[in-house]
Amino acid sequence: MMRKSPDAMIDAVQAAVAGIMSGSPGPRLLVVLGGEHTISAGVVRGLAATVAANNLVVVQIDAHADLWDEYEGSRYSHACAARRIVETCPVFQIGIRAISQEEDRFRRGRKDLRTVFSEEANAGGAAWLQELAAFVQGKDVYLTMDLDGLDPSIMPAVGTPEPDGLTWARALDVVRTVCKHAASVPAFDVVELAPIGGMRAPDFLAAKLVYKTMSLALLRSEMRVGRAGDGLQSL
Ligand SMILES: [Mn+2]
Repeated sequence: MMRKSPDAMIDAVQAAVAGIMSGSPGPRLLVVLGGEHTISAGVVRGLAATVAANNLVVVQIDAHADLWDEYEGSRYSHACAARRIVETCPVFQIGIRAISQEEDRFRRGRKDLRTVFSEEANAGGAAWLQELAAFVQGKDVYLTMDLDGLDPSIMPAVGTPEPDGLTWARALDVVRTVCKHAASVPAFDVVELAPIGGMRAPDFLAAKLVYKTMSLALLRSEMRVGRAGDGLQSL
């Protein structure tokens, strides 16, 4: 395979997503798996160009703010993922516990960016879930889940683990809130899995997160067309 620049990769992902989403019939749900978190910016651009022109918002689960404008000489490092996305649409990030001064300064100046730090995310009550519900209300939502947003005690198989992350239950709270209140969830990703040989539990967690989210996102679209039946209860 030819090695190309990260920008070329983003362009290719954007074009591929735009092609898939504007197909007829379009997919009921697009699931993107990584690998490198940078791909998410390309997916978001592809969605913005097709299904969700001015109605797209992004919900990000992550340990890292990923708001660097440039990192190690690249504007398309995984450390720049959310920065590239917020250039396209508003972002609500959850589970953050690694952020630089520069990123924090950038964050504080933005109305289209809400950061729920890990401490707040894990606190009892979780009032921010109501804020999340309001953020996604009536919107087309792209959910990007960096697995390092979960606690390394349950998800050690990531490139850059950080202590004090989300529990499994809290991560599902996020998915449920998004699927319950969004107008639609046309696509989501789960990224940054870096399997550890001989350790299977993290891989199973990643797989289960993918299919749980698929179920809830598809249930959302069934509800919209009035075919969810008893499934309504599970949201
Ligand atoms: Mn991360």
